[in-house]
Amino acid sequence: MFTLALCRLGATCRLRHGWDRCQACNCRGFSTTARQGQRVSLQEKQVGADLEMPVARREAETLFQERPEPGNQYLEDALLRSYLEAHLPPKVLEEVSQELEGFGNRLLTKIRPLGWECELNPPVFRQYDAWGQRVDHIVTCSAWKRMKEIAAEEGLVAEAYERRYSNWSRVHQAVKLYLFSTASGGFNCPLAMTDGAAKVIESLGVPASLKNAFDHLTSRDPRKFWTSGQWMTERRGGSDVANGTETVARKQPDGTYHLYGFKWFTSAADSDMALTLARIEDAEGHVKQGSGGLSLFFLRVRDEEEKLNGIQVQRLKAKLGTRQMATAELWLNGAKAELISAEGRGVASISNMLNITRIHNVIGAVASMRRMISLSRQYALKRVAFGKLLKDHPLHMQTIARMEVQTRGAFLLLMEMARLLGLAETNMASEQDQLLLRLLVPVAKLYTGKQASAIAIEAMESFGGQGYMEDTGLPVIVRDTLVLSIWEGTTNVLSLDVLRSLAKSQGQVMAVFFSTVQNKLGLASSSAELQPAVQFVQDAAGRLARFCQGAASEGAAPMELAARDFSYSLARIYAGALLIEHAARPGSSCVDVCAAQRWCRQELCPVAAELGNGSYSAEESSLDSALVYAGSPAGSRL
Ligand code: UCC
Repeated sequence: MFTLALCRLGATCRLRHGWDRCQACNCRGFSTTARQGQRVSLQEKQVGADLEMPVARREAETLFQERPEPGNQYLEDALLRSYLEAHLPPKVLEEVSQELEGFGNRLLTKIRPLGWECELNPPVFRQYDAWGQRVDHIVTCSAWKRMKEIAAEEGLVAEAYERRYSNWSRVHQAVKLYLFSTASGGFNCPLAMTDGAAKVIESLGVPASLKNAFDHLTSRDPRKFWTSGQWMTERRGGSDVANGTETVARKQPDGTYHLYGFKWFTSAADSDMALTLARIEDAEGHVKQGSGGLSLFFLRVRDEEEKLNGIQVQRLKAKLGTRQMATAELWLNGAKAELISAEGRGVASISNMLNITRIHNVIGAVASMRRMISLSRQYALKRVAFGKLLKDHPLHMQTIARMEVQTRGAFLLLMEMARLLGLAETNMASEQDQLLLRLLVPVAKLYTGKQASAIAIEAMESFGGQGYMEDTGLPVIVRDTLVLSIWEGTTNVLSLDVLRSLAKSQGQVMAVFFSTVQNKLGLASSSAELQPAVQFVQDAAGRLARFCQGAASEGAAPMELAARDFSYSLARIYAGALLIEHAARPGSSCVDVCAAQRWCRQELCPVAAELGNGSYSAEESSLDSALVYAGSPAGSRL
């Protein structure tokens, strides 16, 4: 009876708001794992009985399937908790765990429903007021505004800059953002850029002119908190920023600049401020082309009277996903701005922002994977097919287990970056740590972006047709995940960034990579059950080292062709070492060991395998074009 009543209530809610919304208003409070366990066994007993129920009676029920309902995300995330237990000092762990449990409750009851409101009420663009005045107003819903307040209250940016937990502050922040991500209704995007802007300002030594902005960006006071945009993309190129940027900056007598140009994608366009690139005009009105002509500017979006700062909004973008968040085309028509980098050092300077937003991208990717698996595994406890629950179908469990292994590798990559970033920001990082961080950011971003897209789609499929239904909320997660391999640098652009980090360090970064992997594997030396996994990683690292030696004599072109496979190899080998390290710690579980073993059974060094196939030769490369253009008019001209 009780179950039935809940089901009915659930059905009504779902029609209005989708699963996640429903979850919060079903008045059940927080589910604990134990209580869920009881419900599951009850459910199992009911399976047989339900199948016996007369068809007419079953058809009369308002709900045919029960929704999956994960509980407190922090409490239900075994890997997250074991990572924190393994790494955080005891006092920090105690405080952080308490806070995260409370945050998990807030997410479940308050924040996730707001996120759903954001999805249902996307921003709209109002260009003119009733009297014909141009206002260019991006109207956002109240839930979106509330999300901004919550982000401040929870210190989702501030945490990283206050450094309450010294070098562990970044791990703490990353974990909060990871929990927040899929509940945030897209607000993780402005937070990524806000964090990135704060990082740029901090790396400049917080100059007096930017102190006010820095205080706003890192504030915990909802009335004071600002978000920032990152306006990089113009019509001629989102990847090739160095050649695609046309915006010019004209110096004013007071030393400020006026910017003129057109920004083609500006995400979270309702932000308070932005960092953007432009070319400074000389006295004759000439600008320098290429990367060396770009400088970095700070600007406020609106002035004290809330009037746009020499900016016109052309329109909002019609995006596949992230629809909760306004992405706009903007004309800069004399926007007042402050030069904040050395002239011509704009790209190098904004790289500090890019590296932070890329880490946020990894956070978003791992969070999406975790959320989809949570929903999928819950559903498997409730959904009956072919006479038994999905969880009792070995093939179904194998599919989810494979996703779990991928997610675990991605999660540990994320934590490793956050750990290294925390060390770097508290002057505790060695030169090797810094090199490793520089390498891992593009590697993790490109790898997890792809993983997340694949897993989101696979997990959607695990719901059958239900997964494809808009009001389940699952398509929203899928859509929002698909952008992760695109924005903040596509997979190929980031693969080239991996090569950039090698070139810049003159190969030193690879020496650090190999020695770090070896150190991590060394921790498993006394574990017999981990030895096969250790062997797989060692073999792969050996093949990668031989590839690197060979590549050094081959020149740039083959290396560029190999860049993606090379980056995947780095990701798989490093994540393998991290999984082994985690499984080798005292008190690890058989699940940790199993995850390490399974991860390491995949091809860990695809670049060596593809080299063996001749994939990077000039002949193969020319055949790529022939394959792509076969049958098209362009094909005959090749
Ligand atoms: O803005 C966007 C959307 C916002 C929404 C984001 C929300 C995220 C939310 C996530 C939460 C779920 S999308 C815009 C995205 N655009 C990009 O990511 C740009 C992609 N393109 C690149 O990354 C290119 O590789 C460029 C632009 C960096 C290439 O520029 P250059 O000028 O051709 O490259 P150079 O000449 O190699 O590098 C110039 C300098 C060098 O320093 P120096 O001169 O000292 O040697 C490089 O070492 O910049 C340095 N540099 C870097 N340093 C370049 N990249 C980096 C880096 N990643 N880290 C450190």
